[in-house]
Amino acid sequence: LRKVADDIRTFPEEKVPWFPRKIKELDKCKLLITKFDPDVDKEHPGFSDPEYRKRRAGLTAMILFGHRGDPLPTVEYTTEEVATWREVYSTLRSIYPSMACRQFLDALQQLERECGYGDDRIPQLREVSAFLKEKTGFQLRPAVGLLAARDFLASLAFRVFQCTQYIRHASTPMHSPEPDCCHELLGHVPMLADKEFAEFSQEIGLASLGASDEDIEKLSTLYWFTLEFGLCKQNGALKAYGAGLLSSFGELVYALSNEPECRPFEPEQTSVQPYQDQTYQPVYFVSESFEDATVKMRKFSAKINRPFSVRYDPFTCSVEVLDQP
Ligand code: NLE
Ligand code: FE2
Repeated sequence: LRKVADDIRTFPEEKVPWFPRKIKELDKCKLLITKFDPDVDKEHPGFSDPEYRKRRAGLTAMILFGHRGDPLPTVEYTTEEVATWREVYSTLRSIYPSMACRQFLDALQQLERECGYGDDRIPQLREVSAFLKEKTGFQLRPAVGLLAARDFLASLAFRVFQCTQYIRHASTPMHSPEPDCCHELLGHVPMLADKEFAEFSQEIGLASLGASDEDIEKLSTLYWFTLEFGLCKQNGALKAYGAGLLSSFGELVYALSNEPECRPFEPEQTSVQPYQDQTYQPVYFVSESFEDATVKMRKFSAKINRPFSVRYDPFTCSVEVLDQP
């Protein structure tokens, strides 16, 4: 293998899309998708609530401009916001033992013991990020909303997870089409504390670097049906591991009822399954285990057509770009 020069123009005829090589370059990976934003989406429960919109704008400004280089700003949540969190936390907490996968339950218990998880306060990204760093090397970064797939997936390659900090509208605690802190902290964080799952997540991220738009679409569909809405089998029973399920009481109960269709996770098929992001999924995919899903993912990504391969160097937190052997 020959290490190629850092410049992307080493692949002139292929027109490889730019991608970050160093963790610092993730600063450029923050393209927002505003379709679910309360200022844009007329269906958003906050659309007609000026107070909510003002709060969201304030948090956005703080994250973008106000934190003076502090990578993980602390948010002072209001009493109303904490009440929304409490409702989300306590309703979900009561059904997790029967519906969430073992890895999730283990990590949640640790977060409750060591990281201040509970129904009385919203954990801060800073403390949660430090917790994850020790468990799997994952770290959190603040995001101001839903990100474009290419940028979001790129961060996973570096074991960085981009998290929103605002909370859903008080009127819709059981489901939100856009990510919020309940979704990040309850859905994603416990899973990212699991070693096998962290590896699976990074695998999707690495596969996305420099991929064509078409392959990004496939990888974000795979991401959607695994990290967001994945189910797995444990001791013969279906359990949830996807964050979009674990942060939505409504969809978690629905996904594990007999109503929706469940199919085995097979990247070739799963990656082309159309999905919708407004409400519950009509179909879910079931993995045997994260190890199995990672092996399948790796086989799938080996077939992605890139004129190079990538290798993550954990010592420098950078991606080495290698010529195909
Ligand atoms: N539907 C999820 C929830 O209510 O927490 C959020 C999904 C974000 C992709
Ligand atoms: Fe998510």
